[in-house]
Amino acid sequence: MTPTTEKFGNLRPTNPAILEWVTHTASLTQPDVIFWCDGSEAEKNYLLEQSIQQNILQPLNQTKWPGGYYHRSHPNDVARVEQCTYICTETAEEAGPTNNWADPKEMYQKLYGLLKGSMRGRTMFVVPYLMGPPGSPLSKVGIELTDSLYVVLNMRIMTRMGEVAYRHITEENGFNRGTHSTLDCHPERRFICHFPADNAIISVGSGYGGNALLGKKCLALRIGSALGRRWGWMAEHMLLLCVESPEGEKSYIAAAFPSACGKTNFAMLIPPKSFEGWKITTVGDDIAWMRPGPNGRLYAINPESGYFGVVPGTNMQSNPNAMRSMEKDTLFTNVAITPDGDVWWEGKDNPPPKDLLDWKGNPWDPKSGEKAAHPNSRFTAPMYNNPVLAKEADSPKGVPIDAIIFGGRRATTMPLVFEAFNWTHGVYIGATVGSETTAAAVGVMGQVRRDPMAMLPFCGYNMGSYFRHWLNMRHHIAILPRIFHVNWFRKDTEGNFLWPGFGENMRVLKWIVQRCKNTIGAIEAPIGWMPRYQDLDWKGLPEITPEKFAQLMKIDTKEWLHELMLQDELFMKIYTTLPKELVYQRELLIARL
Ligand code: OXD
Ligand code: MN
Repeated sequence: MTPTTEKFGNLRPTNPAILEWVTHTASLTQPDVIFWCDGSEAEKNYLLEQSIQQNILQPLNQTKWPGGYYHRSHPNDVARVEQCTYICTETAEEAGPTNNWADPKEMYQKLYGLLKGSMRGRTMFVVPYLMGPPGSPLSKVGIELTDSLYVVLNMRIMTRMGEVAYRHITEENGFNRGTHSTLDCHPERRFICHFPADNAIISVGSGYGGNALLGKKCLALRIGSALGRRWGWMAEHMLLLCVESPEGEKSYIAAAFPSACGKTNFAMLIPPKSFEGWKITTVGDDIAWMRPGPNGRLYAINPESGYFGVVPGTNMQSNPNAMRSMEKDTLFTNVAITPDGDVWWEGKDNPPPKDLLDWKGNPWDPKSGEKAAHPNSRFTAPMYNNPVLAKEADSPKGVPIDAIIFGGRRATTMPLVFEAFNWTHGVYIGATVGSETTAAAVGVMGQVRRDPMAMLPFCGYNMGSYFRHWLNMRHHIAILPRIFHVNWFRKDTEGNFLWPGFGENMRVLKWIVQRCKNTIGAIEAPIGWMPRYQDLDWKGLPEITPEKFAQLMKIDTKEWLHELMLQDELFMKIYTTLPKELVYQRELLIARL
C-alpha cells in the first residue's frame, strides 16, 4: 500500500484523525495505491482517462454530448436495496421498527471481514467532500474512501469535492467517515450500514448511486436526520424551489415526495404561458437541510451540488430544464446507447434510433416488450448546468421557507391539493403520506405503502421519535411554514390521469403562495383547507372544467375511512413511540369525516 506516485492524487490533509483512519482502512482493505483526490479539473480529466481505459465509462459522441460519458452497472445493481440497508444503534428501539437494525459491534465485525483485503490490486480513493455551500453553518464535511472510479466521478458532481472540504472541518462538527468497497457486487455481500453514534457509514457490494455515493442518502438523510434530531435541525427528502411573482416577490417552498414521483420535474417547473412574469428557480431537487434562523424563520440549504435524476420520461415537454442540465459534463447510467455514442431512453423526445444497445449491452428489439433503458436509469449532472438554478443555491445563509408540501403518487382518494389547519395537523398529514412504489428501490412496483414525509427509507432513527422531533420544531420556529398536501396522480375510473401535471402544477403552487400571504380564499373541509374552483388561476387551461375540478378534489368518505385503516398499519407498527398528538389528529379527522 503506497500513496500514488502519479502527478495526481497527492492532496494529503494534515489532520491526524484523517490520516489515522485512512491508514487503518488501508491496512484492512490493502489497496495497491492510495489516491488522495483534490477535486481539480486536471484530476477529473486524468480519472476520466483511467475510467475509459478500464472500461468503466464509455465516452459518448462528444459533438452531441460534450463531456458526456456512459456507464453500465452490474445488472443486479440498479437501485437502492432497502432490505440490505441497516441502522446500527446501541438498541433496536433507537432504529425503530421501520428500519433494519444491527448491533454495531456485530455489524462492524461482519463488515471488517468483508473489507479485509477487498481493495487488493485496486486503488483506494480518498474523497473529501463538503455537503452544502462553503461557509454555511449548515454545511457538513464527509470523507469517502472508495475503490470505485465511477463513485469518485459522481461525487465530484454531486458534492463540493476537494480541498474546500478539509478547510471546513471543525473541532465541533468533525467529519463523516464513509467507507465504500464494491466487492464482487454479489447481492448476498451487499450491506449499506449507518453508525449514527460514530458519524460513520460502511457500504459494500454495490456501486449504485443511492448505495455508494455516501454523501447523498447515507450522510445527507440517514446520518443527517439523526444529527439533526440531536442538534435541533432537520434533514429532509425535499426539493427546494423559489417562486417569483411578476412583482418580484419571492417565496421559498420545500416539498417532499417519495423517490421517482417527479421531484426533479417539480423543482425545475416552467410555468404555463398564461402565467407571464411568474418564474420558478431551483435551489435543490432532492434533499433539504433546515434549521431555525435568527429571525424566527426556518432556513434551508440544498446540501448537494448536482442532480442524480431518473432519466426515463424526461423530455423537452416534461422537463426542458433537466434536458438542458444534461447537455454537457453529464454521466449517464443504464440508459440505451447507439453505435455512434448517442443515448436514448423510453419517453425521450425522438422515437428509438436504429441499432440500439439496451442497458445490459444487448441489441435491443423494440418488439421484445423489454425496456431499452432501465426504468431507474439515471443522469448525474452539475446543478450549475440548470438554466433556472436559483442564485440562492450557493447561499451560505440558505432560504427562508414559506411552505412545506407533502405528496405521493395516488390513483385515488387524495385530492389535488389541501392545506393543513396548523403545524400539528401538517405533521399528521406528512406522517401519513402514502404512495405507490416505484423503480427507485428494488421490489414490487405500484403498491401503496406508507412513506411518512417521504422518509421511510431514509430516516436514520425511530420513526416515532422523528415525528416527535417534527412536532417539537414548532417551539423553535416563530414564523412557521404552512403545510400542504398535493397529488398530481389521481385517475378517473378508466385509469386516465385527471390532472395534466408538469408546468400546470404552477396553478396549485400559485394558490399555495397566495395562501401563505393570506391573499386567497379556501373552504374548510374535513381534511383541511381546500381551494374552490374560483380560487385557482385557470387562464389557458379550459379543459379543467368545474366538473373535472370537482372530480380532482372529491373527498370520498368511504375511500377516506379505508385510508385511515391503512394508516393504522404504520401507527400500530411504531405505537410505542408514536406521539399521542398524532393519534388525536386521527380521531379528530374521523370525527370530521
Ligand atoms: C433518489 C431516491 O435517488 O430517492 O433520489 O431514490
Ligand atoms: Mn430522492
